[in-house]
Amino acid sequence: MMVSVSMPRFRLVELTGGDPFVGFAQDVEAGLTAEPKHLSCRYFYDREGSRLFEAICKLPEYYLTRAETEILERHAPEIASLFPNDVTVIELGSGNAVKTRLLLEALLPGRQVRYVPIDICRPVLEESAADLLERFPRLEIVAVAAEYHEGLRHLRSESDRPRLILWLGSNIGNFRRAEAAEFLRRIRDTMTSADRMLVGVDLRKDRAVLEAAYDDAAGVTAAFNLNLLARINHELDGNFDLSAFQHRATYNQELGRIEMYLVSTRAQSVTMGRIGLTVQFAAGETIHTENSYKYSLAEINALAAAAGLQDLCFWQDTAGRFSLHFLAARTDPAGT
Ligand code: AVJ
Repeated sequence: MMVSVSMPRFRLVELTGGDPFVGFAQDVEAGLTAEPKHLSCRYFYDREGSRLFEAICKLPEYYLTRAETEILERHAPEIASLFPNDVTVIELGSGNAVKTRLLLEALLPGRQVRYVPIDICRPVLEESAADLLERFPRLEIVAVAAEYHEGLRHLRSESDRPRLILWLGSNIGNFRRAEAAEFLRRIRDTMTSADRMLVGVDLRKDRAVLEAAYDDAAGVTAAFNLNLLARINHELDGNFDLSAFQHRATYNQELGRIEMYLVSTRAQSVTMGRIGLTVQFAAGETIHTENSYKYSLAEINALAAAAGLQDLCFWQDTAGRFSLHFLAARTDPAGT
């Protein structure tokens, strides 16, 4: 299905692969009948989940957003100077696009800029687009409501100018390492020699710092995780008792990833009327809801190489927690 709403400097394109309810229902059924149980983190981002994620970004323990903002505040003019002419800025998982403003602000003087945010949460897309259109009177926006793989299809059609493709905020962290390489490779295959990519990657670090970032004192990350069950209750007519599940975040150092779980605090059974599913939970049984991979610089190098990308330069925050990489498609034989 494809729906377009036209306005002077703004266009919204909705790319959804079939009925979104069916995908959610099927994935929930598959995940909760699997052993061990799991749910996909892409379902965190309903309207409430997107709002909770924005609150996470402001938490004292969640350093990622502040670190990446620090890098962009310091280096956006330098990044902009690498683009001589008009440019199309494409962003995967744009969210509220607050960090992106810094880049747009640096790019706009002397250039025509088209901004193409791609996000799965349509209300968030509309709100952030309205905000940017007001702030930047010359900015043109084509907002794409889509998941990554559909967004990638749209990416191919935005090719009349050099493109800057943004994948910020450690969004790459939700992919397993091999999948991340594969996805970057697919983006790379759409890139011309004039295109560039900026990828924000969270670095491996102390367990205590990481675990606090994903299990904050105010309980916002816990609410974000539990919202997945609330969403199942709303959309699939479920009867999850949210007070009988606990948030858990642990750092798996070998795999270099934060793992998030919802833990059933007692033996219980849960019914989802809309899909005719009843699921039993043992006391202490977990639902795995998210992985958030962390990288060393060596792992980032290997990732770029596997994806056929060349790391032209990178910047880090002063505390060395987060790394922003400026990449181009490799054209030498080894990269193709
Ligand atoms: C949106 C995937 C970058 O992994 O840090 C934040 C999501 N989960 N707190 C992350 C998240 C729990 C976030 N990403």
